[in-house]
Amino acid sequence: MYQNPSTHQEGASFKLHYGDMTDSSCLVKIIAQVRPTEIYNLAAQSHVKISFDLSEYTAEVDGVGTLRLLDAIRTCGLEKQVKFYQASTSELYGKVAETPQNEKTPFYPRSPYACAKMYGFWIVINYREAYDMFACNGILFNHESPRRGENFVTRKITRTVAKISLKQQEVLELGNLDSKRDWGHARDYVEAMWMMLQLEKPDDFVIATGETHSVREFVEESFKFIGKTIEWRGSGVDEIGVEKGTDVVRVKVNPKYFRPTEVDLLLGDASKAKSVFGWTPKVGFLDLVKDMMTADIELMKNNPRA
Ligand code: G4F
Repeated sequence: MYQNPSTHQEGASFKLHYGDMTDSSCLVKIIAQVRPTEIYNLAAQSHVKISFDLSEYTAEVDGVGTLRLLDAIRTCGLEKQVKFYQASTSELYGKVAETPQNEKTPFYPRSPYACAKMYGFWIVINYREAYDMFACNGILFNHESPRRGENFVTRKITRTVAKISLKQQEVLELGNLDSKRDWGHARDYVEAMWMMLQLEKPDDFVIATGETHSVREFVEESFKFIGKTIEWRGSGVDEIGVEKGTDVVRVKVNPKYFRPTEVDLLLGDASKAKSVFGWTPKVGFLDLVKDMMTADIELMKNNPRA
C-alpha cells in the first residue's frame, strides 16, 4: 500500500492499490479485498528535517496512520490472521541515554517525526497486548541504498560526488558534518523485517550494524571512490572541504540544512536479532558507499539531468 496515490498495475507479479494513511475507509477496503497474511507498515513522511515544517501532517501519517492501519485489520476481522510489521526507528533514541542503543534503551525523541513514530511504536505494543495481535516493531537504524531518496544525506552525497566526478557540478553543500549514524544496507534490513514476521512470537528488535560513522567520513569515502582526497579547513559554518592537490572547494556548510534539534550520535546493538533469529548484516560501510557511488556514477553518465 502506498502513502500517495499511484498506479494500479494489472498482470504484474504485484498489484498497487490507491491508498492513503489519513483515510481509514480506504485502508479497510484494501485489506478486505486483499486479505493479506503479512502487512509491512513502511508508509511515512520519513524526512526528519521536513517533519519540523510538516509536524501535524507527520503526526497524522506516521502516528495516527499506524493506529488506522491496526484498526482496519481489526475491522476486517483479520487480527488473528495478519502478521504486522511496524517501521520503528533509531530516531526514537534521539538524545541518547546510552551507547550503544538496544531494545531497553529509553527513548528521547528529538523531532516531530520521532514523536509521531513514538506513538506508532507504543500503539503497536498496545494492540499486541490488548488484542493478541502478531505485531512487531523493527527499530531500524539508518538503512541506505542506490534507491534512497535524494534529500537524505547519503544519497545527496553520492549523487553530488558522482556529478563532480563527471564535471556536472563543482561543490556539495551540507549541514551538520559531525553527526554520526549507524548506516547499513537496505537489502540486509528488508531481510530482517521479513525474518521478524516468520517468528513464532511477536517482539521488538533493533536492526543495526554496530558501527558508527560521521557525515564527514561518508563524504571522505565518497570522494576517495572518485580518486580525490578531501582536506578540511576552518570550522563551524565556515568550514570547507578542499580537493588535495588542486585546492578547489568541494564541500561547504550551509546552515539551512541544520535541524532545530539534532540527533548527534546513533549506534545500534542488534545482538537480540542475532540471537533470536540469526540476523547479521552482510554489507559494511565501505561497500555501502561503493554500491551507492557506482550506481550514481552510472545514473549521471546516462542522464546528467537526474
Ligand atoms: O540522512 P538523514 O536525513 O537521515 P536521519 O535524519 O538520520 O533519518 C533517517 O534515518 C532514520 C533512522 O534512524 C529514519 F527513521 C528516518 O526516516 C530517515 O530515514 O540525516 C542524517 C544526518 C543528520 O544528522 C543530518 O543533520 O545527516 C545530517 N546532515 C548533514 N547535512 C544532513 C545534511 N541531512 C540531510 N538530509 N541533508 C543534508 O544536507
